[in-house]
Amino acid sequence: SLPIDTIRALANEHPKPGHLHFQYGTAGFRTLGVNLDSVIFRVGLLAGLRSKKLDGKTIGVMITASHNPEDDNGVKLVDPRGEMLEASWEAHATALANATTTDTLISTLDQLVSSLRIDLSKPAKVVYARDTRPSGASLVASLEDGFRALNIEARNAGITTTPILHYLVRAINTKETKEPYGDDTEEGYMQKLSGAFKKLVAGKPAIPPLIIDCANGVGTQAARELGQYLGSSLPLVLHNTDTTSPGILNHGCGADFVKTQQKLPPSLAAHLRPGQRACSLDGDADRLMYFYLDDRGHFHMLDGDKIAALVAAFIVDLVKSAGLEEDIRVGIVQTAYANGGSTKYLSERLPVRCVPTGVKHLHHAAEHYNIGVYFEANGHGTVLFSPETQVKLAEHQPSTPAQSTALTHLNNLVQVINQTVGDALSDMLLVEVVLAHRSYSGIEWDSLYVDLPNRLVKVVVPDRAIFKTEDAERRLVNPPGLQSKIDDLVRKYESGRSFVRPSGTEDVVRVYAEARVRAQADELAFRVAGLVY
Ligand code: 16G
Ligand code: ZN
Repeated sequence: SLPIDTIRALANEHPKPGHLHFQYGTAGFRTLGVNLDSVIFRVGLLAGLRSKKLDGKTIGVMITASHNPEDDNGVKLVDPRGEMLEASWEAHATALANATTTDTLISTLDQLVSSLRIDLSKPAKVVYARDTRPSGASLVASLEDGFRALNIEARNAGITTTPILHYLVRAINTKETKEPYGDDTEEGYMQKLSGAFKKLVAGKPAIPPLIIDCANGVGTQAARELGQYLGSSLPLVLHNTDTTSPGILNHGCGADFVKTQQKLPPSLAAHLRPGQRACSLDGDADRLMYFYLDDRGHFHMLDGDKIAALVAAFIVDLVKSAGLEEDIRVGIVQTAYANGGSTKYLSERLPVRCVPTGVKHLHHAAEHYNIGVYFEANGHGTVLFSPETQVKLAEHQPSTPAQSTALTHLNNLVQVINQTVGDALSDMLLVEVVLAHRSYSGIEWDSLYVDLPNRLVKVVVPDRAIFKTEDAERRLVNPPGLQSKIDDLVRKYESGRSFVRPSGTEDVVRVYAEARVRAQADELAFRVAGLVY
């Protein structure tokens, strides 16, 4: 049975603030760091139960608030294959986090153990990490108390990126199997990615230096380390690398700044020459945005949609060149935020599916293809190769030298891509491979298709829970009548499209609009926002 006395003693040191309600949402738990002590302690307990339930497999815990302000923090659980926590357990996390007293916490634990039929005699193993936020250290201590309370075998992965933690979880759990994911260390990750990258660009002309905006976050040290492994195969020039001065994480820089402001981080202005490509990571290095300045100094953004288009077309071509187009189906997964220009470009080339916002939806939909490419416009995404496809690629006998080369490239792509979750550094290597193979600069990449001008606005409403959507969040079913008013407006705009959805991470409703010209996209967004308000 549960070690009640130990749990009670430790839980009393991490009381829940009375006035707060916590919700395990699309990004796990996320709020001000100072409010998270009790939540993180309880996540430690839950991670132990999850591991026991899965026969002692290692579960991941990541403490980060990603692109959000420095004072925020958050926590997410990672399942044994390196994926997001199974959806049905989100409710268990929420229940534990909201138990008001130590007694209710213990009875909630008891209920979970019996309703989920958890065998408490099983071992529990966890690997955990945090980003560079100032609240991180004390939250890790709360988490460790949670581990202590359930006698969990815990491995501290230190300060590292979200995708590296996901990698470690998968690597640890596949260590003794026929298909180890990689060495279960940060060096193992670096070696796997950089090794495959070097093979993929061998024989190509030297790649010019790439500027990376590290958002003053945890991506800094990982990018620095990766740069050493890459050597001259990809020279990296790092900016926004100050992870200790207070207040500057994600501030005026980073992938979310670039996407939402659609402009150059001011700190890069003196460093970026026209035509030179650069990219931004977010605060935990799981999102990536590319950009460049044209000859007139105008800013051009290459977002998740552009990355998806670049990568998917490349993979489709390789599959054809390998003589496998009859055997391997490549598909794309997007959300409603995907630019209409990208959806048109991609639909002409391969199957495209639209799913609700949030990585778990994209990831699961991508698993239905042999090779599934998923990217959110915000720069989060990856490519999944199904297990059967990986076997096929490894065992297929090519009949020409050209087929053989394409096959080798595909097998190396499997290695360079972090398939557990979106990974800014892995995605960056992927992009650089395609640019090198296509001999593209940012300009040619950008011209694959033209983005429709678009606008995203936030609307604060009294109760966002009344906004209910269908059709992958592209249509509202509630409040009644609102969707037909939106439809009437949209019809008045050339290439107009607009949708309204409640945010999963903030207490707001989001309105997206696009149209043929900028002024029309802005106008449509504000008129739809007017209907919502
Ligand atoms: C979270 C999601 C991200 C999504 C965003 C939407 C994960 C790991 N992250 O950051 O995919 O784009 O939420 O936020 O699932 P919103 O619901 O506030 O628009
Ligand atoms: Zn992130």
